[in-house]
Amino acid sequence: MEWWKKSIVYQIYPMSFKDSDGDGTGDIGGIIEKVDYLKELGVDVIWLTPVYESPMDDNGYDISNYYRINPLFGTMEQLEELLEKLHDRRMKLIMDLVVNHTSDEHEWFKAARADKNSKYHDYYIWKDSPVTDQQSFFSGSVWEYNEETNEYYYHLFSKRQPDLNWSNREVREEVYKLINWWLDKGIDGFRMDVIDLIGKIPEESVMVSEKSHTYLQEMYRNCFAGRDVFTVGETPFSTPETAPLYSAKERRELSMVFGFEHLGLDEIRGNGKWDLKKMEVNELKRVFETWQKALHEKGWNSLFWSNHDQPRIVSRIGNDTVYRKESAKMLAMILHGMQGTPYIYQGEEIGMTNVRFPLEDYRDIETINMVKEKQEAGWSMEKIMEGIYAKARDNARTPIQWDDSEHAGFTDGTPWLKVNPNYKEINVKRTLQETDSIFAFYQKLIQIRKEYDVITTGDFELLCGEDERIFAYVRRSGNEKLYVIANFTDKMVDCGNCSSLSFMEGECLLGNYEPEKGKDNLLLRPYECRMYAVG
Ligand code: TEU
Repeated sequence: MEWWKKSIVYQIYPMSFKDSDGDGTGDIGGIIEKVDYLKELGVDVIWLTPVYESPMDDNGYDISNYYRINPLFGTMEQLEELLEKLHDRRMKLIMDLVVNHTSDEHEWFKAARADKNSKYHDYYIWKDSPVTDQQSFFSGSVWEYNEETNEYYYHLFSKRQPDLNWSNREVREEVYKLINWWLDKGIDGFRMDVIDLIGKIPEESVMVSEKSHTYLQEMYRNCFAGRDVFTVGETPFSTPETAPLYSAKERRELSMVFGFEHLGLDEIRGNGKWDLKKMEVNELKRVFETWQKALHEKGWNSLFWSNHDQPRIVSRIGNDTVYRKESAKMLAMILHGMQGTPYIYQGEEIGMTNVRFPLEDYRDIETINMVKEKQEAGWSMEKIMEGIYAKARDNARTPIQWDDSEHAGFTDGTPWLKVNPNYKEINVKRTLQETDSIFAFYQKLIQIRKEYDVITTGDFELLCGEDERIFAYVRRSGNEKLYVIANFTDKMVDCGNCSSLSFMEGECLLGNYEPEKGKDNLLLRPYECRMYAVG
């Protein structure tokens, strides 16, 4: 079996992880200091979001040089040191590959925008007029006027992130060259930013096409064939039908993809992320069930609740007040019991929560642009702020709370984004002193995944499917079985009546409360979860 099927990935957002030089921004030196913390948690792979040279219009997702490290984060020597430290501990490092677009300060774009006759002009997407009325993800048209050439260029994100023209063979060759350069350095793979979008058809506002697959197969042949590396595509447009196409081994595209359907359930469909609705537990169950079944033996799932673009999961669908610890553990168990490779986003292992800052304390370009756009559209400031509290990306980007000292021990300087005021209560130091911590619970889930193969190989069946208070399922492989049951409410729930659970058997491996006497007791306390194994 491929190593990454049994691995657990930990995502680091370096700006907010740990600052080692007092400038208020986290850096590679800070990550090096914390390698043993990550080893103790038990994760196998570290994914670093972009640390390349960048003007930081979108916190590094706007790259101006793919072969250099941003001095804000440190040096290439430090990156090599980190890689060595991880490899010494039998851990792996994957980097972010952002090649749907570059920064407007990349040399290619500078040449492209200055001169129509430059060979770099065709590295980007140009039209004489805005040929569609498509809106960019960060507000405003996808078409931006360029005076020097009297044309419009295409950008799906900020106007400082022009999209590369993937139909140009030279662009693709440049990308394969930089991938190989990094792989030759010894990194273990890539997370690929919005990689399904490389096959888009801009003039038709079509976001994915067959070309997304053709290019990925070409990339595989040019970069990954014959190397034992791991690739995960961020594919916001993937579906249960297309995810197996990206991740089936024989198609030679990617190891796995991130599907987002489960995270879109608190949005009013078609209205974008800021128009909120309550997530229905039964919908969540159906989405997971569909993805689990669609990829079983046909591809490979990524399991994640959060990342640097998503709010904190314990605030989003758990309970971040009275039952913070219980619900954080419950959500962890639901996810880690499924088939796929689990991802832990920094801070999730201590149950970090969303924030409610005054507007001027937000830093994310998406949020700042959105406020302008929604005000113009007549939204009340109250509705805008509700959206921000619930969904702003800065929720997940506040600095890691290491201890209860000033700025939560993240920096000696002034943090680039404010620390969550609850750091005195929620921090790593305190967590590590508790025996029943969320951290300790993640450690156990990781050990169980290593021990019980059914988690990696088994099929998936939803139990008590109709009960909106309970999320329960069974995994089966040969004689092995694994049950997970969880109460998604802050009330007691009696699962005794659920017929599909009456067959449940086995030994309770893990739960988030003191075990009840009597194995048949299916009265679940608020946010209680349990995992049982047979065979
Ligand atoms: O995100 C792409 C993406 O589709 C989203 O998750 C998007 O950022 C979000 O929906 C906005 O609400 C990736 C990166 O993860 C993100 O940080 C970058 O800003 C974006 O690509 C552009 O590189």
